[in-house]
Amino acid sequence: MAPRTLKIAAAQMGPVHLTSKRPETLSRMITLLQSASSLGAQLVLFPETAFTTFFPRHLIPSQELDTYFEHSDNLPDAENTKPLFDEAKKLGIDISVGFAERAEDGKGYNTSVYFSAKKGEVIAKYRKVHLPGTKEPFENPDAVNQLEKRYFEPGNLGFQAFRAPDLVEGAVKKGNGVEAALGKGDPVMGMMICNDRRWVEGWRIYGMQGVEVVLCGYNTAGFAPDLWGTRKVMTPEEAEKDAVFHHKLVMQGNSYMNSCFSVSAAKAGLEDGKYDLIGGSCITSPEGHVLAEAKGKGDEIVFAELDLEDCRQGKEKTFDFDRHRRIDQYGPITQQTGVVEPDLLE
Ligand code: CDV
Repeated sequence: MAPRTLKIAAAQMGPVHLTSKRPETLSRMITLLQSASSLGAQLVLFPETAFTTFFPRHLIPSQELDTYFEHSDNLPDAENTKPLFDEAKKLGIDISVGFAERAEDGKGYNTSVYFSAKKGEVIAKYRKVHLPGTKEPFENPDAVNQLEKRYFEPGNLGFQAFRAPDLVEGAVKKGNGVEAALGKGDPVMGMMICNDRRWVEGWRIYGMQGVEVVLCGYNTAGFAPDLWGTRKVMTPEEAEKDAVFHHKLVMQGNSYMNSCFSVSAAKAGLEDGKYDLIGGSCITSPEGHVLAEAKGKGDEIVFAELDLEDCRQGKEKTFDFDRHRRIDQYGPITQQTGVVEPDLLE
């Protein structure tokens, strides 16, 4: 059987401002795609809300809000997004990209899609489940707001893993028997968006579907004490270092605990002239190691060649779910949302 290798890239983007024009942003994204193509990438991940500034930090007048959302469920053909998909098709590279979605029923979602270049269509969609922040702006006028709960509904599509077609030669297809096909079919992928990466629940649900690569685009503020808390007073530099540490910690830890690769792509740098977003886009291995990472905070390709066979060791030994998970002990995970402490002592 041919090795199940996959050349993959995170397309980290520098800032996209409130004033940025869409053709200019698309042209940057296409340049990133072309750089990834020159390295032989088969799949490129773009950040969360890649086409616009991270607008949930602003209180946007309702009559302007729609300019930040994509209105069509058909991104590859919509005027504002088509050039990126056309280029992906031309180069034969799959892409996953995040955007603000206005659904048919008028609801907003923080969404990402997976576009298969060979199929020429979107084959999977994910809507962000864990929306951080608040509905109303913080009282502190200098606070960095995170108004995702104002603009988006929590995702309602679950954590649905899917197989990406036409990336791996000789992938076992339907009909060969499930046992024989374990870890030998087309790559099993999962998408999550930014804050989702901090929550083990989504990772585990993907892990339980045998996920091999998790894709996660993000916009993470470098300094947001009103959001994160002020117990430890930090300078903006210390806070940003901590934010990058937490980002890598969850990507590495959850990749290890679910025996999968992960790819994360940041929108980074000073957006709208003053809001700092961390970089740190990286690719991690099923053993939890960082294989490649961004050097700066601008437009940059982070590239690695993955051997999907590397997922098997964890899946068959330490994290062989079938042998070691104890679901009779995990009830509270789905029966309880908040914290219930043990009774107080006498
Ligand atoms: N866009 C995000 O989801 N941002 C969040 C918050 C907490 C800054 C994040 O988890 O990075």
